[in-house]
Amino acid sequence: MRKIDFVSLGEVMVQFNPLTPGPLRYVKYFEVHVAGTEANMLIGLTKLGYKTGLITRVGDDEFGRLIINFLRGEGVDVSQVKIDYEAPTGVYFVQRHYPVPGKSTVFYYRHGSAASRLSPEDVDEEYVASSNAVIITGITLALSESCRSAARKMYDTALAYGKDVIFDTNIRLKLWRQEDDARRNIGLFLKSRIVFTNIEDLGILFPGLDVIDAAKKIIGKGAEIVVVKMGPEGAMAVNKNFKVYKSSAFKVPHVEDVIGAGDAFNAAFIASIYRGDNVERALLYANAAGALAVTVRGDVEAQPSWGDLELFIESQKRSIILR
Ligand code: KDG
Repeated sequence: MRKIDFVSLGEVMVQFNPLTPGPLRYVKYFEVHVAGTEANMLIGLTKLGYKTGLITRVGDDEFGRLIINFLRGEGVDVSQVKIDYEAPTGVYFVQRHYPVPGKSTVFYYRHGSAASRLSPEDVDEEYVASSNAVIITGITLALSESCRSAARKMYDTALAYGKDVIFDTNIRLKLWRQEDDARRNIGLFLKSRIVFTNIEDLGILFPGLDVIDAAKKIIGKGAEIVVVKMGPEGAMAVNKNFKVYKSSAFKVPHVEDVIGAGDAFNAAFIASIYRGDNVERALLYANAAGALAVTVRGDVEAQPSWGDLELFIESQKRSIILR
């Protein structure tokens, strides 16, 4: 079997995404998708030619079976997906364009889910050791104490075998409830090789610091690259020499659903860095992937191949010249 490039650990859910925007109480029809920040990144990386694998648990139910089929169909290795016979698969609902047009809100039904029962015994050391890098996010850390222990084992195992760790702060206050808990539990992971974050998360992690100083603080902890995602404002990165890079976002004619754009961004950035591109190029691809992701419902359906990225970037250059 080909070596796994990227392994991640986290919850995958069934996403119910309304066909129409507005408050959920008026929605009549939902579309079914499969999503979860770690799985989204792995699928994005698979589309860009990497071999990926996910460690997770799903329930012994139809949604669990849907998730396994979907991941397998997208080319993610599911050999480490376990069925938990005592807890259900988590689901969530998206509310689009309300109350803030252009934004989406998520409503989780995941408390006590199969994946929230992930624990260190689910993290197979040999599997982690056979990969090139692991991807961990703040969402997994927020799910439960046993998920935090599993993430910690993944982190320690990766370092023990000389593998890279890639981390996204991904602070979801709906899961953490207390900013303090997020701050306390995320600290260790800020030494990862690549750290993705955003302005809101930096405000929680480093209250009172401006964005660039907060990103530099993470470099000071040992990260090699910190990437600050700023949605429609683009992104910024700081490297280990404290050099700051800025990159603007692409504009798309229609925003359907912004959920998952950050994961598409991460996948393209990681894919680009690991094939040897420089930070500027990686930010360009990442912004392009993020822009494409918001054009459809569902987190992963519009994640691009390299060819799609090149065509999209070329089309944007042309439209700037024509404007
Ligand atoms: O980044 C998008 C994901 O976060 C979303 O699809 C699901 O909230 C989610 C999660 O916990 O992964």
